[in-house]
This record gives sequence, structure tokens and C-alpha cells, in this order.
Amino acid sequence: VIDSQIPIKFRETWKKFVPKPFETKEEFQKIFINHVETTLARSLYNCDDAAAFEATALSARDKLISSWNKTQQKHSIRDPKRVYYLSLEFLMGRALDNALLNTETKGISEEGINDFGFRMEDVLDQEPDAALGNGGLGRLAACFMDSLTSTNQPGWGYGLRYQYGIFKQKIVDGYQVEQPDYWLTFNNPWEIPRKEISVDIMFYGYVRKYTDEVTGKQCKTWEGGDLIKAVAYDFPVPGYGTKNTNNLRLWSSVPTSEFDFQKFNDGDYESSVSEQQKAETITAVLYPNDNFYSGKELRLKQQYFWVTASLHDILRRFKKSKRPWKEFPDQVAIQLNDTHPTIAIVELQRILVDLEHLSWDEAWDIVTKTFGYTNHTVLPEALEKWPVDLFGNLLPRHLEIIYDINLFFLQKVEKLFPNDREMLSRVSVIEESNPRQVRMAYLAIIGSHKVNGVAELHSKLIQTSIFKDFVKIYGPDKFTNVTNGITPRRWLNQANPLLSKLISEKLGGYGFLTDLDKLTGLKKYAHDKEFQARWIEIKNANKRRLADLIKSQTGIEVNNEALFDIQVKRIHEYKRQQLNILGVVHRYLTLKAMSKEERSKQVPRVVIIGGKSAPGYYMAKVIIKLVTSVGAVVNNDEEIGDLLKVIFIEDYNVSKAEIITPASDISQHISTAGTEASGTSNMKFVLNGGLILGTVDGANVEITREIGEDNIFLFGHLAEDVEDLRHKHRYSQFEASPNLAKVFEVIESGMFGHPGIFTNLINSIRNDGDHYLVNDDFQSYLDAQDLIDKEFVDKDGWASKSINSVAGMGFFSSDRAILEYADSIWNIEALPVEES
Ligand code: B1H
Ligand code: IMP
Repeated sequence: VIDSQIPIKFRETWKKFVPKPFETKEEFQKIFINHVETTLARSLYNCDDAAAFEATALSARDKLISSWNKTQQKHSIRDPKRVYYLSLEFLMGRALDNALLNTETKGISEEGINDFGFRMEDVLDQEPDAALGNGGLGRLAACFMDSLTSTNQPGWGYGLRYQYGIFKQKIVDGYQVEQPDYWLTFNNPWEIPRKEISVDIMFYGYVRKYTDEVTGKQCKTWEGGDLIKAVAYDFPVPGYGTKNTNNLRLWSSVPTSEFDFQKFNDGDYESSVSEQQKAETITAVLYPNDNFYSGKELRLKQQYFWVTASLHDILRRFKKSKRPWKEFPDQVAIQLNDTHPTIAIVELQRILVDLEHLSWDEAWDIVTKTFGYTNHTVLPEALEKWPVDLFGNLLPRHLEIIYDINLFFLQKVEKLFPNDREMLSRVSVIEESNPRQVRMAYLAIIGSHKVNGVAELHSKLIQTSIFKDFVKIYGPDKFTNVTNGITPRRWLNQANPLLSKLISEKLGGYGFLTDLDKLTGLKKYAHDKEFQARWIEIKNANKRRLADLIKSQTGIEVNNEALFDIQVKRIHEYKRQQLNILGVVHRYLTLKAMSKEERSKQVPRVVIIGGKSAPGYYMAKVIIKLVTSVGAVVNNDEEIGDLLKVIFIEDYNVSKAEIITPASDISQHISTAGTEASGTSNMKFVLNGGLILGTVDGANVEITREIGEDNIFLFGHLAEDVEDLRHKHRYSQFEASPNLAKVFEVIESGMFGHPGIFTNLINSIRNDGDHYLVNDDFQSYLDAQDLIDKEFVDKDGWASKSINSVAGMGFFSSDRAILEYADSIWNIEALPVEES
């Protein structure tokens, strides 16, 4: 069909010489050496760990590319319906260990490099994290990519190839300092540059009306803007237990033309390259905000650039099949990961109407059948609203189309609810504020056929709060829930090989990695003493591994026998690290007030907190400073010794999470009820045998249901109480819980350094309405902590809780989540390549 294909008579020759992926240690070694000697142009005299990493990664990549080719060829020939996952963030972490484990070649490659004197651990450690995301939302996208492949779904991810990922966090004098994360310093063995796949993207310009000469119809066209080129980089996404390999396509911005030679020759060197530099800034850096919207023009440029390049690619692929447009939704599902890609709705409508000349209604029918929208947050400060002027200047035609979408929508609403003017202004895509703003979430709902939340409680909340008018308008069927999940390949098999192996022994193999419900088979060992002993030994080994990391980063030695109490996530007032550290101060005061004799009966604790604050988030930075300041006092108090240590882990990222997650006895997920949409690290910790101290929020609710309420420590007010409590705060005097009052008192006395540093944090609770209900939940938090101390003493009881919890975690596999999306939103089917 296409002239770029090899003539049939030469195909046998071709196939004979197609490279075969390595299967044995010797074959691995041959490819490894080949890469060292030719690709890297090094030799046995200068092959260091970094070169060994690159050569191992290139060898693994060869294997992936071979299955990538087979998968894409099969998809091209069979042309099934595909899903495209549009996400501004993919927090992939490292790829080598994952690739080797997923292709089940870690054993032979490890033996292979051992022969040459390398240690796999050191080699793996050479790889920088691909940290193209902020937190949960980006990591979810990464887990979903793994599950799309592992369940053989025809699906691609589309995102941006930022040159700088999330900043690196340093702690200086107890404060967070940000450093750039230039992750592309060395060759990136995982990316395949596709310089030939490029799309020109326009910004600014104007709308011109004209009459179509053939049809005589009035048409509009957008023209006269600046052009910037998007270039594709492909990242193969391996799956486990499958020959399929999917694709993650990330776009990079480059100038459309070479630099301005005229200016260069005229001696105006600087401005001759300035256009070029302007173009490259679009994909230069990831915005470092989690759960926070900042309306910067560059961010809107990123969104339009990425969405348009991706749609162009998707449409090109669809057009190859020569199907009529109305079949587009039978071939293509597009999932919007939050509102960040919502302009895709408008861009597709524009292409179909302005460029393909479909009628508005035909086009809109296709658009709404194609898109699905996932909401990840109800926090008002995270909801995207673009100022109309900014939007109209950058994308004039798109703004017109938004007005039209809104007009038709409001006409429909008016018919349904005549005489309800309030309703019209409440649901309008345009907020009549000063300045007027485009409400992206509303646009996403109107342009999609399904809207989902990410955990049951959250999905219920969006339907009864921020989107309740839309439930009235569209009916409840448009809204659904798909509870998040995590990939057990990375978060059990890779992060915790010891536990994974023990489980495989009991369950007869590693089948649980692709069918996580099999974990229920562990229930019968929950009270088996011998099994408990091995279970505990593995937890201890993982705690030692974390203790080593802590020692190497902070110089502090922690007691392995202590209860490891961990809270690692982005620092945010709603996640309430302040509740945690204020509770630590209470613990410290309690220990100090005890007699030596009493003290000797206490359970020692290591409190571990880690996470990044958005660079401009003042209060979160104060919280970090309070944690490090409390640590500085407590950790050096000889009277307290091992009874309490407070560790702040610098630069929490995916690779560190793989060491931290398996090491918890307790992890904290203590957001104000109703604020954390789901949380996914809660799932990771429990899957690794840690228990949770948590609020009745996000996925904690379903975790409790699955593992049993005896196996989780819940505390605090419920989501349904929050509004009333906040209301009450506005109209009554603050009354500190007595234990919190004491904690404030010692902070204000200067126990942890100049109290002025912490004034605003204390005031936010005491004087400014305590929006996150720290005071309201404080005592119940302390009570839950006391219960934990009591229960931890009973080692066997604790172990059986831990085993029973892991046994109940099957539901939280991201494979289950992906299959739910595939079935209820995307309507796609698995297509394994090995099947003919
Ligand atoms: C989540 C975000 C988010 N929700 C805006 N919302 C961003 C919003 O750069 N921005 O503008 C970035 C991130 N992230 C998280 O999504 C939720 O807080 C978690 O509860 C949830 O588990 C996760 C995945 O669904
Ligand atoms: P795309 O869908 O055109 O982006 O193609 C993606 C990949 O699918 C290509 O790189 C090929 O590996 C494969 N592919 C594309 N077209 C064909 C075809 O006509 N036959 C077999 N494989 C194809």
C-alpha cells in the first residue's frame, strides 16, 4: 500500500536478518559489549558503571524495540480502537530495573555484568529519575502506562518532554532550596528521537471569515500567528508477562525555521537566535505545582502545544484507515488526565468544522463521544480558570468556539430549567467575574461522554458539590467512579523483591503480579508462626535498607527496632504534615515529662517525613522548617536517645519511594476529610505490609473496606462534618485542645528556634479559621497514635494484621483500574501480539 514498504521478494531476506532479542546470558553479553564498543565507542579499558548502565539499558531497549515493532505493526494491521492517555505529567522514575524485571531478564543480565566485575545495584543507581511530574497525578499516569501494556490494551500516552523535571530539593539551614533537574545531561538510552515526526503549532494570529467558493457557506479560518514545531520522542513502555510494548510519545518544541540568517549576517547575532530560544522555552520546564493552578501564559502554551501535536498524530493515524469521520469514536478514545488537556475538545471541534468542513452538530457528536475526563481534585485553588483575554489573545479562534459551545449548552440548560437564571450563570463556561474566566472543568464535562473521580468518596463528592448542577443537567449516568490503582510490578516486585519472593513461594509462582486478587491466598498464613517470622524478618531487612539511606543522607543512625512511622508526599496544608509534626512535639513533651523508669517502657519511634513544597508555597515551606527544627532539637536530646528520632528525607522522589515504601510499620495519610481525592501511596504502603494511620478520606475508605477495619487506624472528623466545622470556626472563639495549646506554648517559647518563623503557621490554626481542622482532629489523632504504640508491642498480632492487609489489597492493582476504564469508558479490547 505504501511505497515506504520493502518489496515483497526481499522480505524473506529482511526477516532472516531482523535482530533477535537476547535470551541467554551469552547473548546478553554479546549485545552489551557490542554497545560498549560501537554505540559508546569505549572498550574494556574504560567501561565504568555509567557506561555499563548505558550499555545494559541499550541492550534492554533493543529487546523492547523488537516487541514494540511487533506490537505497533499488529495494531497498524488490525486497527483496533485505541485509547490515548493525555497527561501533562508522567512521573516514570527509573526505567532499567523495571524493563529487566518486566521482560524477565534481570537474572541473566545480572549474571552477565557480574562476569565483567559490575554490581547490578551500582549500575542501576547510575540512572537519573525521569521525574516529569509533581506527585500522585503524574505517578498514576506512569502506573497506568505499565498496566495498559501489561493488560495488552492498544493504548498510547502523550505528554511533554520537559528538559527540566521536578526540581531537586536540598535542605539548607532547615529550609527547602530548589535546584534544577536537568535530567538529559547524559544520553537518554530510552528515548527514540523521531525528528521526522513533527507538527507545526500556531499561536496568536487572527480569525478571518470567508465564503467557501464551492458550497457558498460562511466559514472561518485562523491564520497569521507564530509557528513553533513539535518533535516526537518515543519511549517504549514494557509490560509484564506479555510480548506487547506500548508507546509513550513526548513532544519537544523547536523553532520552525533555522535562525535568522539575514540578522546573523547583519551582525545582529543575539536577536538572530532569539526566536529559536523562545521556541525551546515551551517544553523547557515542568510547572512544579501540585494541586494548585497558576494562570501563566507559558503554561497555556504548553497545554495547547502538547494537545495539538497529539491530536494531529491521532488524526493522521485515523486517516490512514480511510474511514468516514463518524467512525472516529469507534476507533479513538481520548482520556483527559485532569483539565490540563481540555483544549483538545475545542481543537478537535475546530479541526472538524474549520478544516474538514463538517457541520457543527456532526463534529460535536464526534467530539463528545471521543473524550472522557478524569477529575483529580475538589480543591478550589487547583481548578483551572483561564482569563478570557489571555486565552483569546493566544488562541482567538478557540475562544470563539468556546463561546459557541457554551451558547448551545446554555440553550439546552434553559430548556431543561426554564426560569432558573441562577442556574445559567452557575454552569456557564464563562465565569462573569473580573476578569472574566474560562472554567476548564465545566468545558471538560460538557465535551466528554464520561466524567470520573478517582476514589468512591471523591466521585460522590464531586457529584454532590462542585459538579452537582451538571448531574441535574445530564443525569447521573454521565458521572462515574474509577478508583485509582498502583502497579504491583514496580511497587511490590521491584521495590520489595524479598516480599515478592516470599509471596511467590506460598502462592506457587508470580501469578499474583498480573492477578493481584490472588493475594487473598495469604490469608491462611496470617497466624502461621513460621510465616510470620519470615514476614517480620523481611520488614526488618527493608527497615535496615532505609536506615542505611537515612544514615548516608543525614548522618543519623536510627534504631531498627523502633516503630518506623512515615509520611512522604508533597507538602501541603491539606495533607496536614503540620498535624504530624505538632503531634511529634506532643510526644516529645510527654517523653520529657516521664520518669526514667516510665520512659524505658515506651516504644521507640522513628518519624520520617519527606516531600517537596511548591517553590512559591510559603506555608508549606514553614512546615518543612518546623519539621527540621524539631528534628534538630529532638535528635540531639541525649535524655531521649533512641526513643524518638525525627528525620526529614531530602528530595523525595520515585527511586527513594521504592526504598521507603517497603520499610514502614505505620504510614500516615491524614488529609482533612474530603480533600485528598484518592491518594495512591496509601495503597503502596499497605501492599508492602505497613499499616495505615489515616483519616476517612480518599482511597483510605476503600482500603478499610478491603482489608478490614481492624487493620487500619482511623481517626478524625468525617467529610460530611467539615463544612459545619468551618462555619462554626467563623462564628466562635478558638478553643485549643489542651494538648495542642501546650505544643503551641513551647514553640512560642522558642524551644525550636526563633518563634517568629512559625507565627503564621500557628496563626493559620489559632486565628485564621483553622481551615484544615488541625485543632478539631488533634486529640483524636493523638489517641490513634497511643493505640498504635500499644498494639505494636504485640509483634505477632501486628504481623497478622500486616499479612491480612496485604491479602486484601488485590483491588488496588492499576490493572483493575485500567480494565474498568477500558470497559466502562473507552470501550476498547485487549490485543496481545503473540496471538495471531
Ligand atoms: C492530584 C492534582 C494536580 N489532584 C493540578 N490534582 C496540578 C492538580 O500542575 N497542576 O496544575 C498538578 C496536580 N494532583 C492528585 O491526583 C490527588 O491529590 C491525589 O489524591 C490523587 O491520588 C492523584 C491521582 O488521582
Ligand atoms: P503510526 O501509527 O503510523 O504512528 O505507526 C506506528 C508504528 O506502527 C510504526 O512505526 C510501525 O512500526 C507500525 N506501522 C505503521 N504502519 C504500518 C503498516 O502499514 N504495516 C505494519 N506496521 C505499520
